[in-house]
Amino acid sequence: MSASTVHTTPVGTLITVAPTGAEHAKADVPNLPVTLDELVRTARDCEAVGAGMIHVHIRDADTRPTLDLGLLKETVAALRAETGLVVQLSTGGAVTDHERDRLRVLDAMPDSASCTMGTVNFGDDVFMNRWEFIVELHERMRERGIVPEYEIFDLGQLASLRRLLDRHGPPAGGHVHVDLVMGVPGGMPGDTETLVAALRLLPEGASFSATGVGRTAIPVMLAALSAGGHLRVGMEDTLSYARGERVKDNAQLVARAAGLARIAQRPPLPAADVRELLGVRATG
Ligand code: KMH
Ligand code: ZN
Repeated sequence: MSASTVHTTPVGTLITVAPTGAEHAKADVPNLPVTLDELVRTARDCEAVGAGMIHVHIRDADTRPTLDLGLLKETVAALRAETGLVVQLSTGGAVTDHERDRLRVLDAMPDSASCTMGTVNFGDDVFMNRWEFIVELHERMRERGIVPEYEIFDLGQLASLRRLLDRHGPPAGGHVHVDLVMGVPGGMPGDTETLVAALRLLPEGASFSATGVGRTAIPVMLAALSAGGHLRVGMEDTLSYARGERVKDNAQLVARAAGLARIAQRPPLPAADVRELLGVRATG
């Protein structure tokens, strides 16, 4: 391991909940939170059992994914009013969303926003993230004081992140936080070997969380904890709790992650500590 990859194990675990996503249909997943009321209730429940940050995709009145700016602003305000969670909006949206709409998400002024570090096959679709678009997201977030979470779907995207930071400087808040999204069909596999390979490519001083899509959820969670990483869980990524058992709700997934984090002697970080970890400015 080179000096640049040595990282100290944090004392606690950031647990991010990704409750909704853009891919599942409410008709197929009736317990998916899609209205603002459902989202706020979910956020409160998840905070109570250990979540420190929420990764948000919203839906319209027909339960379809939307990047409507008014609704996004309303969502940020409601989550801030009802919870202490760090509010992270997705700029990834759905694979069909246009760049201009994805950039406009930042005008809702969340605490944090996702920034995917490259184009990746995404099941039968393509999740497009051109280099110029990534740079634009990075710069606009810095102008607005929004802390990015760099989403990594494949190992080469970590090399792109280093290139971004080398050429365009550190993000808002100064700290680099990465989320490894593993097990997407078309992206990197969700297993321990790949997670370890990713660690070697992390920028110096960066923190990381990891999430495993579908059945990779548990192996990725255990690997991330053992490697000093943070966790992302939620129905965006996983609808199955165990073999043959559907997820009851997002809080069930957060509670399991929190339990494992405690067993690992790195209990869930409360939102105030998450703000400090990520360099998120105070709101209000
Ligand atoms: N829905 C995916 C196409 C993100 O939120 O930034 C992209 C995604 C990543 O979920
Ligand atoms: Zn997302």
